[in-house]
Amino acid sequence: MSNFLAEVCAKGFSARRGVPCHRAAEVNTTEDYVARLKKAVIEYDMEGMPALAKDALDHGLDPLQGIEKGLAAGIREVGQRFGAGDLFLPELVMAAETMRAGVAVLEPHVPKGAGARVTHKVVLATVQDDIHEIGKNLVATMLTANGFDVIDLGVNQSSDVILKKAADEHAEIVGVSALMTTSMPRMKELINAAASKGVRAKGKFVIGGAPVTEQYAKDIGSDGTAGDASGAVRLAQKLIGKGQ
Ligand code: B12
Repeated sequence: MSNFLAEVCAKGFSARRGVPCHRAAEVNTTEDYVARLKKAVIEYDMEGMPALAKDALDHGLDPLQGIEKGLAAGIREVGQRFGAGDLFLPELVMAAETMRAGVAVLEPHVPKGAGARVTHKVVLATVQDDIHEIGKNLVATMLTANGFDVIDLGVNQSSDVILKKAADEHAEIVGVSALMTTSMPRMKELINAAASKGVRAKGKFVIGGAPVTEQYAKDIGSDGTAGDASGAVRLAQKLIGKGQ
């Protein structure tokens, strides 16, 4: 900031009409907003998040990029620090709440898919013993935005409940999310339960969540995995024969 601007700002005036001083000096590029969204999650800036996310949208930030490259990158970094013992649970909770505050502003602006509605049903849930839902919710949003009919069962759902809903709704795809190595085996349990009930071949089973790998998806006999919400859409489209 120039000396003149700094002086004006110090006196409490806005450098540009309607623009707070601290922002007037910043370069509002997409990269800048992505970095600021990530930083806000890492610093648990829950109060500042809604205004920052709105500001980013006003400056043309792609909301999906803001969520995936900004907010999600921030929460993953917080997760790493938590895993390393540098942060504690209250900080993890605050970061998650900050991320949710950002998603609440950005998500309604995620463009709807250009294609015609496909209305293929997807039953989605987080597995039993696992309450992580941010990633699953993003997958639900993106699938819905791309024309899928998503029935989201929420978190901590048993294989029985998931399979019953899938049968009742004649779902073509069942998608489950697990974020912990301790809850991942529930995915295998689900696929085994589907096989023993004789319904494995009635639908496609896809899995996801940070600890899930392609190899794990193959090993447990699922129909695939994806590392982010856009990948989940491509996978679902491929499985219903509408993608590549
Ligand atoms: C946020 C968070 C929380 C929040 C969750 C808030 C919420 N409402 O969801 C809170 C604070 C509540 C929480 C609680 C706990 N957490 Co936690 N948490 C995280 C954190 C930091 C980020 C998860 C997240 O939201 N990521 C952002 C989203 C966008 O990414 P994502 O979930 O991976 O989803 C994307 C993809 O994976 C994919 N995807 C996801 N689902 C699906 C499904 C399908 C079908 C497909 C195709 C794709 C797909 O698309 C998504 C969108 O891009 C992770 C760290 C990490 N690296 O994951 C730890 C982490 C998962 N938590 C951890 C732990 C230990 C816990 C607790 C047990 C802590 C405690 N002592 O109480 C509890 C869990 C209690 C329980 N029974 O579940 C550990 C798990 C360790 C392990 N055993 O593997 C992690 C890895 C942190 C760490 N490094 O130690 N947590």
